Amino acid sequence: MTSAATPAASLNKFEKLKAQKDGLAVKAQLDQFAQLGWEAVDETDRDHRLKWVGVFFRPVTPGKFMLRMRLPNGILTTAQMRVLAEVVQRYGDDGSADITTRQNLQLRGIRLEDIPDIFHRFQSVGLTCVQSGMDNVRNITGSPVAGIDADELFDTRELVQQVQDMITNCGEGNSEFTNLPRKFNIAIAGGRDNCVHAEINDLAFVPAYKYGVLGFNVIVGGFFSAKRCDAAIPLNAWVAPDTVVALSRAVLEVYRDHGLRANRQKARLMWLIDEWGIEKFRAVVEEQLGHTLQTAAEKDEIDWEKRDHIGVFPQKQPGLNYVGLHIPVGRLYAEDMFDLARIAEVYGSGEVRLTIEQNVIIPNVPDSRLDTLLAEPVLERFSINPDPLTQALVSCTGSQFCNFALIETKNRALALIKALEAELSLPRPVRIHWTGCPNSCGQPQVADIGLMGTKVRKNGQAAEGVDLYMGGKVGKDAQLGSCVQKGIACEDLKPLLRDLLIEQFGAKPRQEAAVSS
Ligand code: SRM
Ligand code: SF4
Repeated sequence: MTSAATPAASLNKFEKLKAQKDGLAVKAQLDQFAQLGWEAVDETDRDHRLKWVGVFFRPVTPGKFMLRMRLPNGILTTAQMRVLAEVVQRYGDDGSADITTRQNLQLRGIRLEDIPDIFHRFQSVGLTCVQSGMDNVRNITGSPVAGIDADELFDTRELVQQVQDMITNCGEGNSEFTNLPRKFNIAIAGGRDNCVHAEINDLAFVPAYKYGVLGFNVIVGGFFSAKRCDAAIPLNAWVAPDTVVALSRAVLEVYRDHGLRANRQKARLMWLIDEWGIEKFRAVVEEQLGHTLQTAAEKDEIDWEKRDHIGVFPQKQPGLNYVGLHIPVGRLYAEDMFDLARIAEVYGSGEVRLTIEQNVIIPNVPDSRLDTLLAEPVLERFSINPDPLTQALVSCTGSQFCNFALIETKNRALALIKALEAELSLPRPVRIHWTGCPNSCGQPQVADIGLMGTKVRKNGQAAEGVDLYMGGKVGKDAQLGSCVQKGIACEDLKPLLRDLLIEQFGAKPRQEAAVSS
């Protein structure tokens, strides 16, 4: 599908490859690809179209693919977690999984010849990775404490699932939405603290009351890219929960049919909104929806600071608790996944949840079982009360697996935080986000301190460095941070962060803290 305004000749390379063959077509070729082996598969299918079924060729580790799941609202059963753990386990030292900044999992080390069997297993437990990459709608995020939060406004679980089912034809794949102009992000907030970062999504639903009815104000166009980052703007629309799926469909159809396709750097939804103006965009969406939209409620219900859910919290159900475990930079191995599945089954209700901070929540733990859960050895690795700097650390994949990366991120982030923690004591968590390149998968713009990978020159040599972002505000009155200093060599980062933490975040050198206490 091409926009009426875009002549075929000026289509970019990705539009051309989609026009030649829809990405979803590779779903029917997986057995054939498995037999051929990764080196013999057509390059365009292997490097691009396979992403339509969540299979990512990794140029950094050729032959070892990444599988990006879809986990609506970040929720999975322990049976599903075990299947994922078994998949990762097959690959020994190459196998691992990362919790992503979209409340999702990516599996690593995957061999193409195993894909048919892996997908068969996924299907048997209701898992899918369809349409999780390239010009598709990404994992749909929702409140990680949906249905258990004592102060929740709206339980987002069912709606998130319904929106995913509409987009993916219940996980089977839906060619109506496999040729968007670009990626598309959707979030549904259900709590008072905006724990989905609604403002950085192309389409987001934020709880708001109108005429005494709880529904959602709608915001549109939020995105990060290497060239431009923008927070979502109001559509000036309020919808009741039963219109969320239809409105999501209408917005996607408008974007699909009219979104800009000539230049991939200018293809995200906000560029169309810019071209049309929000009023025209709203009118076209209404037309697509088939009825007028109510204007937005005067105010939304986001009035809390953002929570990170690390620790033990009583649920709305008396006698039950949710336990938030810190997973350092979201990295899991097969053993960890089996352990998490086991504790969720033994102490909880057989459910594991993920957060956009790359952590895990075990819900539904009865008061009587808390102490035994907290004494489990796995909680030494995945703590409920990590040091404040570790607690709020987020990192994208970086150069270990990502070919866009300009720097190594996850291991460096952990090592640096440990070194800083050894020297400083912090009164509260400071949200430090690492991202390996300007694509901003690690969301440095929402952090207290954001670090974006770049190349610098140090002593006449090329070296890994970062641009420093500050001022990201999350939760109530969320605001994007901006770049305050460019080109800091990673080697020089520790003293700079140390000073910053002392001057702006109340950190105290450990010796001084010990004397004054
Ligand atoms: Fe991302 C591309 C990883 C969240 C903006 N992102 C990529 C690729 C697929 C590039 C590639 O093929 O190597 C990365 C895969 C590396 C790997 O092997 O893991 C990648 N993105 C990630 C993840 C895994 C980061 C993480 O460690 O958590 C996140 C997966 C989310 C998921 O489960 O689907 C991830 N990416 C994001 C976010 C954050 C968010 O959604 O809140 C953003 C910024 C928000 C946005 O998109 O508006 C983001 N990723 C990008 C972009 C820039 C998009 C643009 O419009 O220019 C790219 C590059 C692109 O699409 O051309 C990209
Ligand atoms: Fe890769 Fe860059 Fe995204 Fe990090 S920010 S995962 S380095 S594309």
